[in-house]
Amino acid sequence: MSEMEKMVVCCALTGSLTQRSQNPALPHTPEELARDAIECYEAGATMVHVHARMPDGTPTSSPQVFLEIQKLIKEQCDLILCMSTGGAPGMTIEQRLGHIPVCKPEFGSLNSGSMNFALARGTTILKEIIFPNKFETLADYGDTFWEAGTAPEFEVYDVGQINNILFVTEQGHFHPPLNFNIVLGVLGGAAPTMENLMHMKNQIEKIPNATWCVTGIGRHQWRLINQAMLLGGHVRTGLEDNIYVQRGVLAESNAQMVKKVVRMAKELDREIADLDEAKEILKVPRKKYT
Ligand code: KMH
Ligand code: ZN
Repeated sequence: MSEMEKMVVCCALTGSLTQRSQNPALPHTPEELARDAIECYEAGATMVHVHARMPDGTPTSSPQVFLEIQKLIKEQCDLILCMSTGGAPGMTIEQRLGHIPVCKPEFGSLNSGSMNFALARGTTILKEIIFPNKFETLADYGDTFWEAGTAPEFEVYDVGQINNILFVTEQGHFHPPLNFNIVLGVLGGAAPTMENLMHMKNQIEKIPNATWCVTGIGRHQWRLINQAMLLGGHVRTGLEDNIYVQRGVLAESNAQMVKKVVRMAKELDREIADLDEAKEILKVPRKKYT
């Protein structure tokens, strides 16, 4: 087997759906997010995915709050920032994007298609939206990202969404190399199976210079991280997607989850990229490479 590329570890710190009532360790304020980001960096993460919240936990699209988070993190270390443009249910397309031209982060998430997006417990739907990401939206986002020097991280929840990205790339709105995040386990997207991961990563690996990371939602996260490590992908953990560090045990912090990823990687002999290596693998800052 050929040598595997080093692995980029990302931590998604807070999201917009997880509640403190589910896990009291969830960060809300810029100070809490920056504290968690630095702890994650010290534990081995090289990238954090951030959403912004008000102190009471309500999601916000305020560019000022995103700027404050960025400032507090970058004052302490040069972690790669991926700012969400998925936002939260109820935000407009424009609100979801507004902080990108202001903050110009290394990455912004870019959701790759419209879909049902639901949270369920058992057979009961707890929350449901239609997540709107039409082709014209993808193109507009692509142009705004390009202007800002921000690379899109394409969130793909199903195999057809990879085709959406290729189509909009052909149109000239996205610029290779393409970085994908395979999100499995959202109700409305592909099921979190090994077969789906294999199929999606095989499609992505046909694209020259593309990279892929896996995000498993809820209890599927640790198994999918394990599988991605073996398959040569990059991985994402964190309280946005999963509140448990192991079955039935709430995570005490985002950093505790990163530490678990690092332990798993050691066991599997998968080397973890440091910051410079992660930037080289992901080709950021993007302007340097264009
Ligand atoms: N919360 C994940 C299911 C985004 O922020 O743009 C997907 C996500 C999307 O992280
Ligand atoms: Zn997110």
